[in-house]
Amino acid sequence: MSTGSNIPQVRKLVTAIPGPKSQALMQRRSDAVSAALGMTIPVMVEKAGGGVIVDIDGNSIIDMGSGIAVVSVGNSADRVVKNVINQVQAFTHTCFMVAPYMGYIEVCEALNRLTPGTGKKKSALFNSGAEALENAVKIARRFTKREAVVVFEHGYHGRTNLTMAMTAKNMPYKDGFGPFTPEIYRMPMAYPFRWPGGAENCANEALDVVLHKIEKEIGVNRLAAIVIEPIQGEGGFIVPPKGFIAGLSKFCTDNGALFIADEVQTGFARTGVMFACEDEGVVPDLITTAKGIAGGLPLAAVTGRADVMDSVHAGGLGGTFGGSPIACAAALGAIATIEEEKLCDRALHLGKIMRESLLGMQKTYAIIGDVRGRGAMQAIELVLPGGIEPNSAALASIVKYCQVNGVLILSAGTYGNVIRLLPPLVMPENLLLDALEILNQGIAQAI
Ligand code: PLZ
Repeated sequence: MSTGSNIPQVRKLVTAIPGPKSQALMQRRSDAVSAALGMTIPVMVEKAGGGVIVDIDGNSIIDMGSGIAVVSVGNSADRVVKNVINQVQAFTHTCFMVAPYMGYIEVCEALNRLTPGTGKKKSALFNSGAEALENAVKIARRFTKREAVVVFEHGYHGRTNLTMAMTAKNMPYKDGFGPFTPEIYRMPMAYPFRWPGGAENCANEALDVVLHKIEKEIGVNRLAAIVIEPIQGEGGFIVPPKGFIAGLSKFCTDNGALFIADEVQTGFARTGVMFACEDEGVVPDLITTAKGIAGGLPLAAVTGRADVMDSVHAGGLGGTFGGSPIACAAALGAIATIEEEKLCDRALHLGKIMRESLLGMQKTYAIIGDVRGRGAMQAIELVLPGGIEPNSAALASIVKYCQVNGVLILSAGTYGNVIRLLPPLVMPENLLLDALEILNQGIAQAI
């Protein structure tokens, strides 16, 4: 497996984390940047590639987050870099709505080909995941001439006004930012680990509860769309039981509503298939993508049924920068990398290594309540031993231990007690094993 990077693929610490140069620059960060922006690790990045991030003190840190599931093909992947350089030299911007160019069309063709379903599909491109979600809802409302949108507990869809309304968690995403847009209805999520009737009954009960609530509390004839992440990302890698997603999709089809899969985090090979809903045998009416689509450049898309995508009046969708030629060039490089390097298979392989390791740790440590995920999207949920009470104190201690030992891992979850692993799919195996060993030590010292 080529990492596409000439940076040595090792964990190497030459200073404490953060090192002196990083520490000195953090003052400039806080003087210049709004205090509202978070920060997972206080080091200043100099370069990154394959499975490592190198900071300005020369520390080489294993990247177990991929910039939140973005650099699946690695940082500075060859095909991405070459395409971007060529594109910048040719032209940087015309605005696709003003004067079109082929990169945009080719990305749409690739999305129409790669997303589930054999029917005629079309796409439109945007800048961010939130913008893709906004547009998916606009399209669904225009097509169905209905307004109600169903979303789920623990769901995350963005930080704009409409997507804040769709996102479940108040702090930090919504607190004080209201009022929010109306006609968004939140349903219970099929969350096996915390299902009130027990994990074994989640599959049977969750779908009934949700469909009943939609019928009684919203009215089926008012339902424009159900929007759901096939595996919830920020919510803590919650994997609904088989049949839940398919049941929602069927309900939409039977009732003239649209089923929208938010694959912003799960898409582009992350879960071992190109799109996670393939594993459910579900063909969404619309699918939103971003993150892993363009190797780190900002790009997002809505793809779906041609009749739905074409139902919007001419000029009804767009934006100055949406589908920038540079981001499209990067996406074509990233998609070629995913296909030619068989990164779906690679995601399954890395996923198997992570899962076996995490299940082993669960046997040893009573604070690991649940191990879950699919492909190279794996998580552990931390609890107080013997129950399901969230253990966010352990999480903080583990994340910190990993950082000071040169491993960057991300947290997630409504209760702030989930550790999620999202390595670049090109990460060498020995680096992944090294990161898992540090995680293991981090858990051991936290109990
Ligand atoms: N839908 C499923 O995961 C982004 C958010 C990071 P944007 N998740 C990372 C943060 O704290 O802001 C996300 C997602 C799903 C939509 C989005 C939104 O994508 O590109 O961040 O707008």
